[in-house]
Amino acid sequence: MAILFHWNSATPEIWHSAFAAAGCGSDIRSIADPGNVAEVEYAVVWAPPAGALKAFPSLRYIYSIGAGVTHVTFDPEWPSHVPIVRLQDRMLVLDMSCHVIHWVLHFHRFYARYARQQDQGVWLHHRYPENAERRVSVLGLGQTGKDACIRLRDLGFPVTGWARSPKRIEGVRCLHGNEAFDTVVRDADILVNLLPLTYATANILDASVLERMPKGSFLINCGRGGSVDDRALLNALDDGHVECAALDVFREEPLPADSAFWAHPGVFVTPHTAAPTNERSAAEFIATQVKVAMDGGRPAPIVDPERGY
Ligand code: NDP
Ligand code: OXD
Repeated sequence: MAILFHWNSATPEIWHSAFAAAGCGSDIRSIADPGNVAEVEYAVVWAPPAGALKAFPSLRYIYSIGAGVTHVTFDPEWPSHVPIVRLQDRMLVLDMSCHVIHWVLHFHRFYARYARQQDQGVWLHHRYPENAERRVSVLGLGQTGKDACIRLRDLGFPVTGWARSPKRIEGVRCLHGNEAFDTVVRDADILVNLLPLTYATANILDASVLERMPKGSFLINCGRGGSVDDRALLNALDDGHVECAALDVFREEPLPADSAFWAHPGVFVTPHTAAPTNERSAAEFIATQVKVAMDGGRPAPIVDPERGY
């Protein structure tokens, strides 16, 4: 019942003590030194090297050290018969909401304009609408999207959330399904993407969608870069239809040096840091879910292989 652990940025002591505290034992293996691979039943990983997981024939569960799972599922050689357990973590949710609120306020109050004005020594006020007049749409109403909606609602913004299935969040207009997408986009003075990257959400923010956003709107992408058509976004920024974009995730990471996003005056780049995994809380959650499996239970939440999240 060994555990394979792989995360380049980990503090191993935190994970080892979380596994011990949860009663998962101390047989923790690495990809570089896996020992008898047949003994490994649980893989706790972030971005394992391509093909690495298929070397473990007895794997029962793969635990993602992150909310997104494309770091496993986009590897063409991952053992797709093994269920993936996603990370659910209150710290990650809080961090994501802080990131979203930061950029919503930044754009709502036109601070991006003041940053440019400061470069030129310009003292000029920009009147901003009342919070109640700035409509925010949030794509994705999972653990991160729901919390962001609630906090934005509490700041007085009219919030629309969008998911695949129906939801109810007090004081938030919740829409779902493809038929409602057009409304969500047209009503987005600020659009926040918190969708997982799947076959259904790849390139979902393409030219036709960006065009339907109100003129002078803003985009905050902290889901995955593959959901945005980069060229279309650059065009929308160039012609001012989208005033600014705060991008935390990209098709290629690290963002290549020649990407037009780096130097674009309307773009704010952060290096995939909206909600970095908090080691202590994540280790506690994952170790608990490994123990559930060791005791013969079904860990949760499990990724639906059809939906891809
Ligand atoms: P969840 O799985 O909890 O929620 C996903 C939400 O997206 C659900 O509400 C789901 O709808 C909705 N959704 C999925 N597919 C569709 C679709 N085709 N149409 C409409 N709605 C859809 O995810 P999290 O909130 O935990 O995380 C979301 C994503 O954020 C992650 O997958 C990851 O890519 C990204 N992320 C980025 C981080 C960063 O630092 N930049 C950190 C953490 C996450 P339903 O509820 O109906 O199933
Ligand atoms: C995650 C991420 O998926 O950090 O948790 O992107």
